[in-house]
Amino acid sequence: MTLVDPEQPRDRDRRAGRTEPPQEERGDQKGRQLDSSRATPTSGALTTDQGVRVEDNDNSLRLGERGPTLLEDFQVREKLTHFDHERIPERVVHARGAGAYGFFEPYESLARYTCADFLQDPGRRTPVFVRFSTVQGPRGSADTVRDVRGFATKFYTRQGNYDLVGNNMPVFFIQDAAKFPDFVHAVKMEPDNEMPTGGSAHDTFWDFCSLQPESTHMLMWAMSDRAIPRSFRMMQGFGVHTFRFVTADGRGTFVKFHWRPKLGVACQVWDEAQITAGRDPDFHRRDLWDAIEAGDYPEWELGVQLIAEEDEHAFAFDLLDPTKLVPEELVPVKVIGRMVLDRNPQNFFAETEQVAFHTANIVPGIDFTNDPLLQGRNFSYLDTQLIRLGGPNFSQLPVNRPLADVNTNHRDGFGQQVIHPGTSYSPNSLGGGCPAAMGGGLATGVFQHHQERIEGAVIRHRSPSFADHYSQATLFWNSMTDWEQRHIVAAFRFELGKVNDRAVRTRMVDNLTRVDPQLAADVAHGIGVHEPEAAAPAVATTEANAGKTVAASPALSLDNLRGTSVRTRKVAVLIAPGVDAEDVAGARGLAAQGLIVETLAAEDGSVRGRDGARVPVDRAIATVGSVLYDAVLVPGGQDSIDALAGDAAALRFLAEAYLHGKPLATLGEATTLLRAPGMLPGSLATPSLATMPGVLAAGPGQSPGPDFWKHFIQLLEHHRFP
Ligand code: HDE
Repeated sequence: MTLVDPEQPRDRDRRAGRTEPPQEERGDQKGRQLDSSRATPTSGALTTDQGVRVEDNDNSLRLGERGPTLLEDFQVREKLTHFDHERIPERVVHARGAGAYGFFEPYESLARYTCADFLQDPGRRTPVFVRFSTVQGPRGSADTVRDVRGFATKFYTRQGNYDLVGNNMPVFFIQDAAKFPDFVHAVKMEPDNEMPTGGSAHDTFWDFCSLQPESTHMLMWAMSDRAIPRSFRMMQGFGVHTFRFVTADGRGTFVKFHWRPKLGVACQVWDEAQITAGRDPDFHRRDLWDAIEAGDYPEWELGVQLIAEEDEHAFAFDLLDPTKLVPEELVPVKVIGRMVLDRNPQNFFAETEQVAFHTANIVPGIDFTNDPLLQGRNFSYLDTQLIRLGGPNFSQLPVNRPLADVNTNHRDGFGQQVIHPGTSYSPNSLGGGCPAAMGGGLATGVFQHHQERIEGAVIRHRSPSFADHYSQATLFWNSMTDWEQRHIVAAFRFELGKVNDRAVRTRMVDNLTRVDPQLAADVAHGIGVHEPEAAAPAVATTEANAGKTVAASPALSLDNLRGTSVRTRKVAVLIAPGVDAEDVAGARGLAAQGLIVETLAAEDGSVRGRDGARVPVDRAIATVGSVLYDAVLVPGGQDSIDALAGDAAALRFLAEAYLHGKPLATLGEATTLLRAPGMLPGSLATPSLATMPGVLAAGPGQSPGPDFWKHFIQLLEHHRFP
């Protein structure tokens, strides 16, 4: 064992503590605030919680060499006690997630619409913390399950914390918060056997949804590839509800929030997602972490759809109904700023687990609407933090602390961190009258609720304007390309095919008939239920549903959301002894475009190339899988190809990548590999390789010039060839 000088922080501690302050250089105020909470050891000596140095950390205090341990061993008792209390309740939904810090900066002043301070000055950076999550699974579940993804952003503004707690889909399953516990009980694991972990393919979920037709639109999204993103960095985010911007003089404008990934939207395919869950259950978490560590900072643009208050009733749907979106063809998205995530947390529990979002954390200039789901959320998030984080002082935790001054009369409670001198009530004279409510209105920087005149009886029923549950489900379906529709049908078949109760399957197919009869028929065939004979009754619409709408919204199709950047996409290069080193060097050259290129071989280390020189191997094939890469490239070299052709793992790698529609490129002799009998589905064994979408082959004697690599990048831009 190497002894270290206990007076010197060890290298590892120094790294873990990252005592260098990069945020200082970036002028990151939140980073500086967090620094004041970092426990960076000043020496390497182990101590108790009381700071007493520990002599021996391996043995309990005992009577005699083989005798009982002693109660007076405060050191071991403290260690065990602390350990026994390490766990806190996981989030009731969105338990699994990953987070990062960064900043938001507006492109222009939004003063015309809102007095929110952080939206006034172009280029002024506001620190943020973002947490992405799945919804259904517990903390230890896999990342790539079919599920909605949470996209929650905390803006540490100068006027207090603003939380935009959104999802990667623009609508939700239910319309009223009163249904949320029912919905969550249905989608979570079944109560008796706690299965399935991280998925919705089970009876209670589909039982609930088939009886709650307002879920139909969201089901279309959840069965689309949006529910299996390639990366957190490649998904959109949505505020879902209609919110309100408010100007200093009290004028309101309805607003829908959109996050748009700079890398474009990209998804996995379902078979790929399922295999990824086994090969790397942390796939999304790792992807986010690695990109930030590598300096490839993920970036989104913030867009808003702005709707004048007088247009509140102009649409064929109710703006307050969270199962509806506002088609971009009716109200275009105005891009107002960008968000960059550039720093990983240092302690998962302290930061990502303890971050506490709350839809009611809003700042002057932003306000709610009467969306009944949002109104319920405004109660629920504070409530849940009280049990999850053990009391009312969670906003003092470093990740939750606002940058704005906090000056309340709240006192005491578990975990109180602050020493409050003086009085704790107002009005007071003994404390100099402080703190005191300022009055003064929005223009002076205090929060004031938007004033709205509302009259009505106290009732407990749903507005008729919320009654149309199918039109937008149909709109979504009509907006999909053929391949997207095929994936949706396959997803319904998979999910409903796992439902044991046939009556639930049938009821769900009946609902789908109202979305699109062909969709219902296609699903019905796959799951062994009769397709409904009678045409579904027309959807009930009321006067409230008269207004603007569209029949299809191209903005919803993934085909129109692809990015043009291939940065950070991963290319696997399959090699074996005898590989053409020049081909490998060509592939390595792709890194200049921001691609991540890794050579894979049967054994880690290096292989001898055709010319005798050693070619480094980045990973052994057995430790990875094609699902962890976006494209596969096989360099030439006859011996290498012969070896790969005899290696089941390599062949499987290639065949699986093809099955998942990933770009494949072969150089020189490697082209024969694709034609090996039975290796790839029949079509590839034909001589027309060049015409196969996603396949690029430079045969023997054809040196891969710039055009070849350019073409390969274009295939990657296309992402998948379903
Ligand atoms: Fe949530 N939701 N939710 N939700 N939600 C929670 O809060 C709730 C809804 C969303 O990374 C919980 O701190 C109710 C819609 C995200 O920490 C809880 C209703 C949208 C996250 C809660 C909804 C969301 C949560 C669980 C219906 C998209 C993770 C732990 C009235 C716009 C935030 C927690 C994070 C988390 C309640 C519906 C997004 C229990 C009652 C709609 C991204 O308070």
